[in-house]
Amino acid sequence: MRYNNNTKCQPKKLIYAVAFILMIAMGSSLLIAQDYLPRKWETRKVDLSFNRYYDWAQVGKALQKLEKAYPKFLKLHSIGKSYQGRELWYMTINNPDTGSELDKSAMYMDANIHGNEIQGGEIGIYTIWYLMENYNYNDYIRKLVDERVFYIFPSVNPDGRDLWLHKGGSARSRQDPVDSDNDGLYDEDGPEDLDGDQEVGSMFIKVKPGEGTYRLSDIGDRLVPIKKNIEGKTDELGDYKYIGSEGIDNDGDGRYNEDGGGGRDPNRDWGSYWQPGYIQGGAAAYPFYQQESKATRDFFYAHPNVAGVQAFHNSGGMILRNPGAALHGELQRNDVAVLDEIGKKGEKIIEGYNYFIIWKDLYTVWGGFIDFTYDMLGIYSFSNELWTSRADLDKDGDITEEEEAFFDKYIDMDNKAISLHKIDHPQLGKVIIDRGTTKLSGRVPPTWLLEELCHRNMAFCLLHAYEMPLPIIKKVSAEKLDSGLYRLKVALYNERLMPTMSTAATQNMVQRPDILSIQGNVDVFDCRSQGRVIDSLARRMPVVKSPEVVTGRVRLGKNNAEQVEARAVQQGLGNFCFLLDCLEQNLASAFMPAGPNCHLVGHAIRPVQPQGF
Ligand SMILES: [Ca+2]
Ligand SMILES: [Ca+2]
Ligand SMILES: [Ca+2]
Ligand SMILES: [Ca+2]
Ligand SMILES: [Zn+2]
Repeated sequence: MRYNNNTKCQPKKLIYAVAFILMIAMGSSLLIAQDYLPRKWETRKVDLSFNRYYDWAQVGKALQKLEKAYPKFLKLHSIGKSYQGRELWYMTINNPDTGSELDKSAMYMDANIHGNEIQGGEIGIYTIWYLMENYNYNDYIRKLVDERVFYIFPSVNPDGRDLWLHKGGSARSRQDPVDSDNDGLYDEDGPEDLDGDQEVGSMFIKVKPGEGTYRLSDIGDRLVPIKKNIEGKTDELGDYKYIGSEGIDNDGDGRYNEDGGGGRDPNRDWGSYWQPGYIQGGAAAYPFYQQESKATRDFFYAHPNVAGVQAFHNSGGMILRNPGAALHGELQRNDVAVLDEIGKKGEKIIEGYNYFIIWKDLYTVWGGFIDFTYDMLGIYSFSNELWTSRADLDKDGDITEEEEAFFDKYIDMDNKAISLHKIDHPQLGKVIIDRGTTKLSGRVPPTWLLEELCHRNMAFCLLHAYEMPLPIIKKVSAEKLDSGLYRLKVALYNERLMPTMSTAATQNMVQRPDILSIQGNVDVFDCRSQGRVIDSLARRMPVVKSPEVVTGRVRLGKNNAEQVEARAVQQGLGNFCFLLDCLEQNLASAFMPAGPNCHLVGHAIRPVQPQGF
């Protein structure tokens, strides 16, 4: 552990201090905003549509366009390249006027770790766009942007994203070669888009009646499975045979598309409750085997200010929290309370979504991303399964096949179907292609519902970001005792839901404690905290020379007021100040002139890099 020595009570900062106090005083006493800007529709600066999906080149262009329009707030970076060489973009949103990036709590948002689960990428772009476009006109948005930092990763698996958009088919995994069918060959037979519609449809051939298991539907617009063993009815005869997904048998083994690109699951690659492939399908040889997850992990190590994590998946309409596996055991109850409060509000914010626990309500995940961010980084994390059908037309909580069919036909204009059509297959002759799983079925919303999905899920992230810790030094007082001796009292306060350290961070010892220290020309010979003090050694502190005395280690919970008391001798003239240095939030500092009148300073300190990984 090391403490920062660069921060001094600088007279220049004092000016800011006084100004800051005045601002706070004014902010609380005046209800009329002095900087009101009338909103006009034509003030929208960046034209982006959210009723469409963006491929990776288009995502890059949208991000560049946003950065160019809002250069003060936005910085576009990359954490490296994907397996196929695409940039792993992320956008930083920070207002430099309110402090530097690493001194403020940050909200991390990513998406699309599963290549075919793309719409979280649009949420990312929407969030950047919305925060910037509304900054001048919306007090809540301005407060969020001023207080917080956002790191937004539209896709951490852009290879999968582009494959899904351009070629269709399953693109859940990364695209590095895996021998999925154990025949000693790697990726030897993937699907082919033979008809050029950027979809992988289903292939059927016409056979004699009775030799197939499909038939034409009554109106002849698609193939349907035959019905058998229905009482009082003769078995239907199938005259279409299912061959497989669209493509050719590249290796001539008689099977179609049995080993396409990739196979490893990027969300089974994280160093918490990780298991090898024979227990957890999709796991690689060891945690952080994949360059994308390794680069993301290193991003977190370089950004210890991240206090909130959101990962977007699809589908099912879920707000998921840890743990991924029952073996992990339930989270500590203080952490559950924080997650519950945000998660349950999320159910109201995002219509139709349920707040669930991964292993209990979905399935067991070993080595999942948000288990890593919670267990190993101590960050409160959620992962949303985006999109759930909106076809509950009679609102009874249940979606019948009839309702789904009605929705598809009369509301979505049957937009997710592939029309039944014939192609000339190089190996099979005439082949019928029918709707199988098309891009727009099931996992993503119809494009006309995408913007709403983006907005509600962003709103959930903004709540999460708002509730990140915001510790302040509320009050400092000094009482003059005998012979140059002062009793100093510091009242610390955190007005938001999240404590400055999660219980996981404390118990797993993955985050260094928050530190309250005194700088200046004083000797401190006794100090104690009336609240929770993690390090009881502080109570037995001997006389220590300033500048830089650790007076207490604190953890500020929700509405937690903590009072730290120190007795100190001031040596001659000069100033001293209290510094509260929290890893996940900017340091607050109080300047202390030779008397009881103290001022609050918004102050910066570099957080300590995590060690021991
Ligand atoms: Ca193979
Ligand atoms: Ca096709
Ligand atoms: Ca084959
Ligand atoms: Ca093939
Ligand atoms: Zn997923």
